[in-house]
Amino acid sequence: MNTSTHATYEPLNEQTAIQLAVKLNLFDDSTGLHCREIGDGNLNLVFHIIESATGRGTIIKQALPYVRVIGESWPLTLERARMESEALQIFARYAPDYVPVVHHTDEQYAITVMEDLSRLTIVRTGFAEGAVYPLLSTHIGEYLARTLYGTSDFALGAEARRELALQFHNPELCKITENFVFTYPLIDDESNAVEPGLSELAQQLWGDEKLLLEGAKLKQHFMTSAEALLHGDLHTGSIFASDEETKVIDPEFAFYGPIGYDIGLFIANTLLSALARQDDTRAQLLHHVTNVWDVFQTRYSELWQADNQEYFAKVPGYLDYQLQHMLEDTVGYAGSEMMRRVVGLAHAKDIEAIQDDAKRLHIKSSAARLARDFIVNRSHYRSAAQIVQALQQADQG
Ligand code: SR1
Ligand code: MG
Repeated sequence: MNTSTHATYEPLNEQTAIQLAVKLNLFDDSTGLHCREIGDGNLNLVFHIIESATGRGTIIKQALPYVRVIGESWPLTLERARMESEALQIFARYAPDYVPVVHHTDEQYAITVMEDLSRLTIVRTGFAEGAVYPLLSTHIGEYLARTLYGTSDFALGAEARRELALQFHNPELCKITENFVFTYPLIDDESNAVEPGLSELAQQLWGDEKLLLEGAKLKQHFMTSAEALLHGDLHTGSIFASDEETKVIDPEFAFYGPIGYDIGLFIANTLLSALARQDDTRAQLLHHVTNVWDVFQTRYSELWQADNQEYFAKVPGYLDYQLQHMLEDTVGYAGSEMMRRVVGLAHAKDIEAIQDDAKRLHIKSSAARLARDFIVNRSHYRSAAQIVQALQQADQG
């Protein structure tokens, strides 16, 4: 095996992943090393290597030259490994507490070797099992404010921002989002996975001209607005957490886009988990929705006031205008994400796991109606508390 720049790409397996870890001097030799492939996402391989004597571990993530869940019939650029590794290192400049440490990257091999986070759990899984992660939204709000403000024109100045944006074109991954988040869920596309009890509602949505128009505007804004370096796929499956710690992983969809997209994805997936939860801990998940926006807004405003390259930054009303615009985008993109998790290709595992058909259908139709409202009426929202009120109404209706 070769991880020099002259290496020829080949997918790792549990044995070659161990050999690679030793070759990279992450461990002295292969004695007592155990490796498991633990990737459960749609795209990549993820190897967890652990040394039995010390309990020390590492993660090797490798991009496959195709979409893992579909197979070789859907080729996909290996460049996404570079996007992920470089984005993690840039985010670490602004929010080091909230991303894993990158130990090594190899473009040819499409791998990123990073900190073992197995002490934490994936938030989507934890939410499905009843966890609440009390600090989650405070940490994510802080992470969002620091990474999004830090990579914006306001912090970097336009020239440096444009240069950084060149590093993150990411056209193939953006195309996946454009199709599978924005276009296909709003039309009767063959890739959609609509369960039979929802087909009437899906037909209604696909014929809803207001929804199509507002969905089209959100897609266009996603494609053309280069406000900050986004994570690009910040659902709850991209976050590891415990009661004390939070780490954002998997930024392979990173690109320069609208700030509200990252915030909207976190909110959408948290709302879906809240809808799936019937006990009195639902309120704690809903608190994450208001709190993530409140923390983001407060920290973003502080950063704006402390250090800003924009000549007009102190013009009265300009920051408020930006915050309102980001809230509207957040609400709209939360709607796009919720819609695709109900009628699109990639569903939310925690909702799919609900065995009771009537309950699952009720949750999905509430989510789809709420998503429609978020997309169509996003400009009416003035606070995150209104997002939570809308969920409560949708769930009762
Ligand atoms: C076919 S890929 C579908 C989804 O998987 C990734 O995790 C992204 O969320 C993408 O939209
Ligand atoms: Mg992912």
